[in-house]
Amino acid sequence: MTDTDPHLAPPVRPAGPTAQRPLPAGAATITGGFWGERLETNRTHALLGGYDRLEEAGMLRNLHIAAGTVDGEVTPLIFADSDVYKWLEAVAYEIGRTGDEQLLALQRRVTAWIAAAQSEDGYLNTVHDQRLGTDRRWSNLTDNHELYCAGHLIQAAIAQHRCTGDTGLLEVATRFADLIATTFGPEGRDGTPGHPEIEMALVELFRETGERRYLATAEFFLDRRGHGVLHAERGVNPTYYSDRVPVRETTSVEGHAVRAVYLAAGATDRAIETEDAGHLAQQEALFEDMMRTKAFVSGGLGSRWEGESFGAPYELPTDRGYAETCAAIAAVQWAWRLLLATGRPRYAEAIEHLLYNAVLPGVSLDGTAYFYVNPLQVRSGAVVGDPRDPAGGRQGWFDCACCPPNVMRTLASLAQYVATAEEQGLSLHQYAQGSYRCGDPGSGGELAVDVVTDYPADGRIEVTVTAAPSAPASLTLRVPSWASGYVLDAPGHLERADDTAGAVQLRGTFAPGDRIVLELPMTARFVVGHPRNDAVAGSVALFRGPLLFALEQQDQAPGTDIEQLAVLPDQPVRLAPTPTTLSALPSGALPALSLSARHLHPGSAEPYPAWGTAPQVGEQADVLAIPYFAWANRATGPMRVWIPALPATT
Ligand code: FUB
Ligand code: ZN
Repeated sequence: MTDTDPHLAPPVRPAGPTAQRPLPAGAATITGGFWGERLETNRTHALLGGYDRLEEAGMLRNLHIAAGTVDGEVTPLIFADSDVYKWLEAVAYEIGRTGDEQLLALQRRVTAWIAAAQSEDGYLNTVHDQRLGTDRRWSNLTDNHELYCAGHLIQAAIAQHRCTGDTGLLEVATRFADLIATTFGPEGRDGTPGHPEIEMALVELFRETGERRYLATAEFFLDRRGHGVLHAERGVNPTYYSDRVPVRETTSVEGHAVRAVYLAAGATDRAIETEDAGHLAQQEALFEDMMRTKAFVSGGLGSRWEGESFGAPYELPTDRGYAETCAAIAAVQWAWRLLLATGRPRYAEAIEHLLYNAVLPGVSLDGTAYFYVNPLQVRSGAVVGDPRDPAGGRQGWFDCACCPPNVMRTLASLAQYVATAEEQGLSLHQYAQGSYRCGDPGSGGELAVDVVTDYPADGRIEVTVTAAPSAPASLTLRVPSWASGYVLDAPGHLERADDTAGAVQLRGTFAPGDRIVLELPMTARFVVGHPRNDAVAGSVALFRGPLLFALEQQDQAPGTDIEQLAVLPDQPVRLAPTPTTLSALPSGALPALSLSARHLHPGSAEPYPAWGTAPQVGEQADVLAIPYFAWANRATGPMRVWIPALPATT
């Protein structure tokens, strides 16, 4: 195995034609900066702590019970195994990234336990078998998550093989996939999973092994959706399961958010492998509709606690919004597939937006505590009724712990999302300090760069060529849509082309030592709420670069109540010293912003005064905003993202 072997690109390696190709593991390395620190915290705290959390929660013991080496009762959660698989997937990426010996030992230990828990015929689900009995396998595809867990097993196995070279989990996963492929299909049992996930896993297993029946089984599950199969099985409402409309005809995501978006990622994988341009175009339109009408300003997805689900278009409440961390991760996975397929920078921008503002809020700066639900407002006096409720602060783990290991695998694999190879060169989609290379060094065709940057605190990105092919090549740098007025400085022997579609491309014969500097303007900016989104119409939210900002009550001067403030248009916003309580945390100096607001006082003592009784605009207050992802890392208290806006004449 060499680290330039294209077969080793995790987590997605299309076999079909795509505009962009993922870099092999080892060809993309984050070495420092903002993300470098996040990744290191993920390794030292989240991943190593994750093993302990899985053990405490009983997920590892389930494996021993299923293997018959320990007596006792398994945990009640039907998809408990998936937590172990997601963690193992993260561990594999991390071993590929750092060669961590401790994690390698844990990987081998847990993989052996999983192999011992697998049945003779390849079936594997510890909780299902132990609680319901082997004769009830596949009896309730709607709710019982057997295929969902299988999907996570397959993804972990592929990551393990591609990143560490170990084949232990892949042997287990292919045995199970073989059983699934012979059980389901036009000649076998009808059905589709209540919780999508297996679709993208089976397509990836096809890519990994070349076995077309895995692709065919994924297609079968995709094509049986939207035809009443789940309703026939359990009499359920199909909307929650994304089973109301056939996959190819879906125009707007609906129902349980994680299910809907994993499904879309799998459908996009299928469109790529079957070279189905119409289906791909439909998936692009679906993504666009989701981000325009069903995503919070953070990129978070899922409007309702009820059913952890999408709502109607523009139904995006700030305080009761759900925005499950897993749903944002699913959207990153979907956008990545769309980016590979089409090469459109729009998807790289969506990934950046989601990572900073919808995924990262899901884990504490020290990597030990999590949010499952990510609303844009927490009110004073909020009563906590559920461990998922952010008003209760971040939690070390959850009974349903889908989100924590999902964050772990996303961060551990983050370098893979930074750059891709294109026709004759390298494309930088994200700005993370590190080294990225494409092409074959053996034949003198390698183009390699080092990126140095303090992004997103600062907009300066320095790219230095460290190896160059003798033939002309290209280097493409994404330019975010908010970065008008950006400056690019590049050596004169490189031709600059195509700077209109969200990226700028340099072409020519590169030479080691060539230095390119991209300066992205990091001016703070306000965005306004859509009139149809009544929760935020008339309010503004603050961004600087890719980062969404939030007000936490604890950062404000005494007497300044973030729940009774408004801002004027064209408000100057300045960089401010990071609050000392925040800068003491692992992420160091995060940008903070200071802006001038006005106090709002009720115009009447009545709870609902007569129309025309406007609130009184009071004295000016300087308020401090911090990146939204960093909220709730100290005491958890009132927080808001959206701030009411006053008319210019006030
Ligand atoms: O059902 C498995 C996972 O648990 C879902 O993806 C999450 O939304 C949570 O319900
Ligand atoms: Zn989750």
